[in-house]
Amino acid sequence: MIGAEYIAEFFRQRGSDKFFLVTGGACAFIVDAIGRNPKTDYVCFQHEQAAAMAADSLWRVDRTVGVTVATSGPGATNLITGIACSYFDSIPTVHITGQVNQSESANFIGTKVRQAGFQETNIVDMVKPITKYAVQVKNGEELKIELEKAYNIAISDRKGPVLIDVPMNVQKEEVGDVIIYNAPKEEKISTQESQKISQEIAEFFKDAKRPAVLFGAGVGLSGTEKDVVEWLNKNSSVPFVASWNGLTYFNHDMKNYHGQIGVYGNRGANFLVQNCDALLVLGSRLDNRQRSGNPKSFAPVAKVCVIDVDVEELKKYKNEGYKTIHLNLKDIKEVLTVVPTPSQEWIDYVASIKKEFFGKDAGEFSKKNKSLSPYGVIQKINKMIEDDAIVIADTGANLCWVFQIFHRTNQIIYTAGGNSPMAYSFPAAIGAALHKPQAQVIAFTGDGSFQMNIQELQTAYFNKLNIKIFILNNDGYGIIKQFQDLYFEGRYEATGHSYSAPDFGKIAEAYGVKYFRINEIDDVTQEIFDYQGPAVIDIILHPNTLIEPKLEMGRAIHDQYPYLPEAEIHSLNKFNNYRRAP
Ligand SMILES: Cc1ncc(C[n+]2csc(CCOP(=O)(O)OP(=O)(O)O)c2C)c(N)n1
Ligand SMILES: [Mg+2]
Repeated sequence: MIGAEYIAEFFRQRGSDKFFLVTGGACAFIVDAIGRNPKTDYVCFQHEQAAAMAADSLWRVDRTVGVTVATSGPGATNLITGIACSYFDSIPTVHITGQVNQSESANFIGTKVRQAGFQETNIVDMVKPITKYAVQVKNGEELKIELEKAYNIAISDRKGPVLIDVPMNVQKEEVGDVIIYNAPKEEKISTQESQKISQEIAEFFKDAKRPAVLFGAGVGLSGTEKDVVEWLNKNSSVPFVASWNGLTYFNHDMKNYHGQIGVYGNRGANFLVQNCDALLVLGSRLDNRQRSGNPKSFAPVAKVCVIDVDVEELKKYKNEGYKTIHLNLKDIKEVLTVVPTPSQEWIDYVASIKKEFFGKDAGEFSKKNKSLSPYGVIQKINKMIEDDAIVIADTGANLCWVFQIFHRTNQIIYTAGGNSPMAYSFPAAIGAALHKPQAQVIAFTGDGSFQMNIQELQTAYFNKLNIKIFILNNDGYGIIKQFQDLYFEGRYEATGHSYSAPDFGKIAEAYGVKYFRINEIDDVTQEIFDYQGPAVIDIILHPNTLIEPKLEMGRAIHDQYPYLPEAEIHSLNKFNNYRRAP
């Protein structure tokens, strides 16, 4: 085999046999090798960013490692936004970039010129801060060693993306026929260690009268959601809440589930966190969308214990008095043996919160303005889709609406939570549909976001993908307009003013994609879901439709807009002394 053939075969043997790419001179040997290997295939995207986002999607769908191939220079730099999505959400992906022949490379010649070879770019150093590992290989032997190493780094511990830059001369080099691969050794926790941690957790809950759990993405990323769900079912008087990336890993019908927390969280979930006295955080990094900009106001009367695989994450809490446990959640079953005993008072409070708030967050805006409610539309779509549908949200108000109201039973639902770039959901949906051709794939997006990867309509059309793209169309950058309402007296600079969107019906038609327009809730019909193939569903909203509830800066997470009366806040904050922020 030559290096290029080795790359194709290496990934095929690991179960990643479909490469997402845009070709170019510096990666043409690799693309040719993928084409010649009877068991590998590739999909042409229109933009490398979309290919990287589609690759990111695969692990979220069924734990397959997505692989992209891009050419040097602009091809490689176009991958960056997609790679960052994988990095911040701990998703393993592999990116192979072609590079100029070493004989042409500035590096090789030892000069300090900006660029020697055509389209030569130092992609390795550019992506170092957003990959777990990035390397350029210098010869065939290194290629074999580094592919194994990089792949194993991507899928181990806290997972993430890796990049291997392969000069053209290495792609052409004869490397022999044997694929080297030793899977990473996953050592099981020792009995001694697991007993120690399980005692620590028991100690943490020992005097707690108001225990609660935060279900983070780390649970699912480590593949232990069944164990955690089993424990939560067994301890169903212990309420739990979720992070955005955690909420795809359990059924929202679970008796003790109360919603997702944070700035755009569900009210009931936020009140639980603010009133519990012991919060166990499983695999969640508690960023400021969860805790608000003022982390001290988060869970103000609780002891907090965070379990995480990444020591660096735990260091964040050094000055916050949180208890931290460094553990790969793959071993959670061994250590989560405690049976907390909530007080009757807490059990009653939790039940009342569930009754008052669960599944009920949905704006007053649409009622007041007699306009179409995004919450109503999303709920209707939620009820109409298949139980095993794949649902992906984008960024902006549309993301918040979906994550606030979507009730998951068995579907897969995700977004690029940490990076949250505009236009993630559509290419991610393409990745999902390519990987699971039988699945019903639903992408929610905004009129602004959709425009950033609109060119991928061609990829969806050409590959006859069964994707429904729901544009929650408020004719502007809604989430930022809401921010401008609060802080800039409604001056819609660059969000409404000077913003523009095309006629999505005409765009869809040009690409040969079906188009539906939704002006009222009754326009959401079965016909949309029965249609086999890509479709754009344009949901026309009032341009000022709000995200409700939403937290303003400086407030604690129980104090979201629209504001509850002071007396109600007070009585709901039964176990703390919180009033409204001054
Ligand atoms: C690549 C990128 N650029 C800018 C932003 C900042 N941003 C976040 S949401 C948003 C507006 C999105 O508009 P739209 O998709 O219409 O969503 P809406 O809030 O209206 O639902 C912008 C500009 C971003 N997240 N990603
Ligand atoms: Mg919009």
